[in-house]
Amino acid sequence: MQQAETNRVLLVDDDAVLLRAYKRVLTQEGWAVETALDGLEASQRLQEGAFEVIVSDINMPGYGGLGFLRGVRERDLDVPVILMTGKPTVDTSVRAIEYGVFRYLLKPLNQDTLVETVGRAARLHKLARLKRRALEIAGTEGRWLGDREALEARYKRANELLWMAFQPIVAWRERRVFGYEALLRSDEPTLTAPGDILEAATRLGRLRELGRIIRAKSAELARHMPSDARLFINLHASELADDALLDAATPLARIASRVVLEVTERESLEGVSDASARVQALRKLGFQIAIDDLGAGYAGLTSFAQLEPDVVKLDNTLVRGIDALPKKQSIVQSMKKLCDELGMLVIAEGVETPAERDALAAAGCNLFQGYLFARPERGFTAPAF
Ligand code: G
Ligand code: MN
Repeated sequence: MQQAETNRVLLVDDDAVLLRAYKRVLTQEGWAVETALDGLEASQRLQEGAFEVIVSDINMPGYGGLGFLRGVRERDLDVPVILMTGKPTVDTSVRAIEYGVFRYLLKPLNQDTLVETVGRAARLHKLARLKRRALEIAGTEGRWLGDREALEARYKRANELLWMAFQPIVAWRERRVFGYEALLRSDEPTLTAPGDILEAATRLGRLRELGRIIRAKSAELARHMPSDARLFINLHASELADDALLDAATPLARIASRVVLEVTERESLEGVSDASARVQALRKLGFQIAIDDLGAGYAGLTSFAQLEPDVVKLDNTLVRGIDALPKKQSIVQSMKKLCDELGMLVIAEGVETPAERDALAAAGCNLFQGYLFARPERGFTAPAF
């Protein structure tokens, strides 16, 4: 989130006497100081407006400084946070660094240190803002303009806290589970959305590595999946070029006959020169191929021609509100008919309401995935029919 410049400083400490003393010092230096006595109160201050710098104690009753710092990073990647502690430990300092602390200071602070550190933090905050603006003007995407080291650190953490969620795909008429889609998740607070993790990996040149991790983890967990269910795994188009994917000795390849690889329609396959040959090789290993997000992409028929998918997944956008939109109904009905003729299975994604489900069924669809049946969760949850 991009914030405007302010002269506001937030001071957090459960020691009211110290708080007043620090406030006096910083006010004399021209800062507009807000105070809070614990992490919870500090979070409330944060909701009320942005700060140029945050100075917080670590050890406070209830919601302490580290939890607060984590919350801050979910909202704002740039605001410098200075943490203070009277009892330093290796563990807290490591975590503080992971959550992007600006400086870790020992209490008691002397006035000069406080003033100097806040001043320096504020200047760096301004610089971070200017860098974002410069890059925005240069037409680059603004979201990832923290420096590479910061991104590396966050990505490393995201990688360590990575886990796979699974969402069932159901055969509606039979009221049974058809398969599960593996979906990437991370507990790292600044990189939770799968799209953000993938984007970070792409920027850091680590996409292949991430893909390998996802496939290994998913294959490992598939041991707990019902034996008649298929496992759906997302592939980034560029991963098709990874030779490791074609290695028959990987845990995923060993269960290939139960695996459907989803390639999204959102990205073009243009970068992969021998996409068709590679897909052929995957088929030889026993994998099936799905086109993901059909209806969301701009791709014409190229992806179909190159992939010859076994399965087609209709995008959320075609499903949303279909019960009230005859145009969507007729598109889906025609698509389903064509896919039948081509020998391709159709899965409708993002089914959220019974009305959508029924409209899709009326259009001939039977395989559904969506919150109506189950959310993506740890483990292989049974859907609600
Ligand atoms: O691009 P892909 O189809 O792989 O994305 C699947 C994503 O859609 C997952 O992140 C999942 O959390 C989300 N999702 C799954 N079911 C639903 C749903 O019913 N509604 C919405 N809005 N999103 C869903
Ligand atoms: Mn998918």
